[in-house]
Amino acid sequence: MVHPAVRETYEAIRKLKIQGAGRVAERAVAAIYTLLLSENLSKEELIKEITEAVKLLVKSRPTEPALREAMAYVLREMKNRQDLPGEIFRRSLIKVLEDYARKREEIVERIAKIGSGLIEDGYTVITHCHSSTLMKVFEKASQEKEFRVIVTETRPLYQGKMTAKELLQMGVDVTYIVDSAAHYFMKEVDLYLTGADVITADARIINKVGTALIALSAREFGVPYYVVASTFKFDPATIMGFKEPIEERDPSEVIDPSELPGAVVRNPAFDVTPPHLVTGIVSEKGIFTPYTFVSILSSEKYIDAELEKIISLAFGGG
Ligand code: RUB
Repeated sequence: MVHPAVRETYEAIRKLKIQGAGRVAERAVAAIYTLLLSENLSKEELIKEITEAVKLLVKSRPTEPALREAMAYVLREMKNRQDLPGEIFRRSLIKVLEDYARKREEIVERIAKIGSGLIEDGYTVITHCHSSTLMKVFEKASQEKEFRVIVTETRPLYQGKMTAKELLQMGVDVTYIVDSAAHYFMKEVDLYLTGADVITADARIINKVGTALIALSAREFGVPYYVVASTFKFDPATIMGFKEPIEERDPSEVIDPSELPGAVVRNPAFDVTPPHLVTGIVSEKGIFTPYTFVSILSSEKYIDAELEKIISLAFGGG
């Protein structure tokens, strides 16, 4: 039996009611936090329920190392406290999950501070999809400068609308376009910015499908492309030789299949941008080229037993 809050969050992530790598990880942790608030469960029951919750949540979206890292964090902190008496165990774990949320917020704030420096007064920036990290960069920049953002609608689920609405609330000028108009408008653009779901060991960026095409167009026009992403987006599984899976979503998000009987409709959620198209990655540690970012992270990331468990669950081994 999975706790209703966990089931609900799992469904919301799958249906993209909760979207964006950072928020997916954050809300998965929040669901486990809600579970921990149930005072009527014994320590043994809590451990069992949390383990089940992690197993379910980690499979909610496949192309999400930040989610995997968050679930490994839950398992690790739970294991570290398993010898504590029941109520102290519960309270201590509650605190540690609150720390996770706080730490993530601090990281994003730091990225916003660093990244906002890339946007100059009078700039036109182009972006694709919706990244909570990038929105913080825009927010910070909008407090100091005036700029315009060209926002792609982001087919098939129109995450661009969310980006446009939030930018308008910040008082930023928005030009809203269909995805395929990105190249047409590139001559007006000073800077291309996106978030990322994954940064692989070979320095590739995985983000919303369409990101790579816009990066190609930006390169053609000499427009710099910066990826705004925390170090949680680096996938240590790819150092171990696992290939990052690209999520394929239901074709009905693209078109009602009955309108095209006989056609194969494909709906990949993400695409892969090679490092030579990326000017830099803006992380909480600073701005680096993709190769430097990966070389720093590869030497730092340690795959412990919990992360290994999660990787094996996510990649089909358990
Ligand atoms: C969202 C997307 C975002 C990244 C980064 O795709 O591609 O750019 O997840 O987001 P989807 P964040 O809508 O399919 O989840 O900066 O919030 O982690």
